[in-house]
Amino acid sequence: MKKNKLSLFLAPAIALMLTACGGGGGTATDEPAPEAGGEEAVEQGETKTIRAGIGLNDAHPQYKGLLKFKEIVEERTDGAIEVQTYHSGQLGDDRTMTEALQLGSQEVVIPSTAPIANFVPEYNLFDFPFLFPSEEVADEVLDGEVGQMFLDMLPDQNLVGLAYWENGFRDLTNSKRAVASADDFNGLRIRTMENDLHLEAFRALGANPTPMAFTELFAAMQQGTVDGQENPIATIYLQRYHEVQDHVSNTNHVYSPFVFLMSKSFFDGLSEEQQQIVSEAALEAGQYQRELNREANAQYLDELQEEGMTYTEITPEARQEMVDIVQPVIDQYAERIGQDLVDQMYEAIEAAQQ
Ligand code: TK8
Repeated sequence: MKKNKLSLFLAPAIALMLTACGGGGGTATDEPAPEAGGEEAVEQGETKTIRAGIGLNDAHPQYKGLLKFKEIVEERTDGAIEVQTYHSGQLGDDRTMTEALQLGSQEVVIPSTAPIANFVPEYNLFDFPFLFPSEEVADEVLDGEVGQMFLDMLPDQNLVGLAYWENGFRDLTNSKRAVASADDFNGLRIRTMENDLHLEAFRALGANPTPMAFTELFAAMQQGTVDGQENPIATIYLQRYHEVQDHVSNTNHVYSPFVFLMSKSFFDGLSEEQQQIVSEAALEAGQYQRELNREANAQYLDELQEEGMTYTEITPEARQEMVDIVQPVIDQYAERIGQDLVDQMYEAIEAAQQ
């Protein structure tokens, strides 16, 4: 995001948060918060700790992005804020970690939007099948007014959304058959994220979906509890799903954003300058993570085939058939979410393509 857009973006966001939580992030004693990054912050033992967890492993661009966030925050606060990073679900799955933020036992998690819909139902809109036509359009919409509108829904859940990162376009894998069209979904036991819209969409396609935490997925495929799953190519390769899956298709059925979430009670306890630093760090690390993620998603399909997976290209006609099949599910959720909000999203996507 350009610097001018960044400062424009940040000023209202932080002003809103400070207004919403009644003040400048002062300490409980109402003493003026120590200047962030100042030597006195460390000397006074004011070091604050961010426990940041993700579900993906340490080879994934999401973890490299988290390390970049750590580097920026620790450098710009001169160690007044320490970031502890946990990968591979060490602190639990997306939903568990998001609940931990609400309870104050963890400070950062970067989940996919789908599980967030369990806390803010409007987030189902991000997981409408075939919503975003490209990564670039997704960037434009997520980093603009509509994206901010959804971040503004989080403080009511004791959550603060600081930036959108990228999971990517989700592709289907399974251990039963090559999937070239909707008919091939029939009866496949597909793990979905814990999100009713995903469940309904895969049921409409004829699959037999099971919602499951990401942390349980590899074992479920290894034991044959499920036939398949759907995730971006980078996740499929870096989590080594080729060891337990035979077929991959470029269904690209959902573009999945990650949301960089921070506990609101922790954010409110930061000084104004520390809030600015963590907000800018989440945005800057997010740009870095998006770049790495795109390289990975473009690069690893060849490796998956070298590891023995068969790749099936979905034709435009076959994809259009899938779009038509899931449209009633989209219409049903559009009604639940509210047509105005849905229209704003589609208008923003349209505008981003001009
Ligand atoms: C990792 C998850 C993962 C998501 C899923 O924590 O659950 O399949 O795509 O990336 O957020």
